[in-house]
Amino acid sequence: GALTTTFLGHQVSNPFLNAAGVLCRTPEDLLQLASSVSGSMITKSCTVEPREGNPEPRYAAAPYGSINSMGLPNLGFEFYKQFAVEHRGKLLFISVSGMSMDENVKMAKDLLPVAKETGCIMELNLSCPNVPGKPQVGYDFTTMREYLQRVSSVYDAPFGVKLPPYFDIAHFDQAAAIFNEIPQVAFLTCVNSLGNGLVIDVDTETVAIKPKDGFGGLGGRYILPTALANVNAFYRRCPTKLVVGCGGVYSANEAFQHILAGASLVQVGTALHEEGPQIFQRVVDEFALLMRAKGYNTIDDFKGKLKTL
Ligand code: FMN
Repeated sequence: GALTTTFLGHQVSNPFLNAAGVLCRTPEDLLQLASSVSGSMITKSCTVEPREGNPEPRYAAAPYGSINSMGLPNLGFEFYKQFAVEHRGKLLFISVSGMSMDENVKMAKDLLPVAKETGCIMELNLSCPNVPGKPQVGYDFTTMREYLQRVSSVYDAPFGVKLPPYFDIAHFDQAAAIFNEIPQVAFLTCVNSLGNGLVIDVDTETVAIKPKDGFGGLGGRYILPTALANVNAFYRRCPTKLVVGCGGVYSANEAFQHILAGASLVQVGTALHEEGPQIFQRVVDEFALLMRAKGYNTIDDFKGKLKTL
């Protein structure tokens, strides 16, 4: 079909998949994704040890998207690694999000033979805490470079990094320079949640989620322009890497914008959480119609071809 594309040498039936953390924590979640129309899929960000995560409510739908402070609830690295060993079918990404450098290095080392054997691909989540009182790793460029150097020294296969949104041109430049130093960094997933928003209900005069006095990461319509800017900024600065778009995708329209901005694949988070896995069939159908209406035969006809004025 017209939506078929390739990613790091793997053919996928369409460019759509879930965003890490949405519908991908439990065996039941993963079965739903595996049997959905998505072209590929990614597992919940994992830590070495299983985690319960934060107290509920820890996700809330909001007028223009979602807010969450999940606290990385996951079944532990071994579970997702074993899932990768047994998985057949569509391309699989394994999201890794250790609580320290050593945890990330350990998981990367353990995952490498599975990646080589099965073709699954690691996405290293850099929106992870490092030292309390310091910014998340993605916002601490010295630490980020160290993480990527250490991980790439034990992981000699292509992998991706999941990035927080950046807002300053100097930060785009500095972050891109770090990624360009590391050949194994084959793709950049832009973006993670827009950090530390606060959603307030006027009737009850209350925050929407329990952890962190209501502060949490925003997803959905709130973040589409920020996500597109990050996709395009890194697409321009990292010509030897692929970009995976994430943020604010509800329909073919937003997905098309991500691909025009340079995305090779498009992840769906909040909208998947709200609509369920049938969203992939809807977006695939809409996308095929949109391509037809525009006279495009393949994704490559328009990928990265955003026009400027
Ligand atoms: N991003 C990660 O990299 N790892 C996670 O484990 C993770 N968990 C999430 C859990 C929930 C409930 C939500 C809503 C988001 C989570 N995210 C996680 C962020 C999403 O992958 C995505 O980057 C973000 O929600 C923006 O996409 P959206 O606008 O489609 O929601």
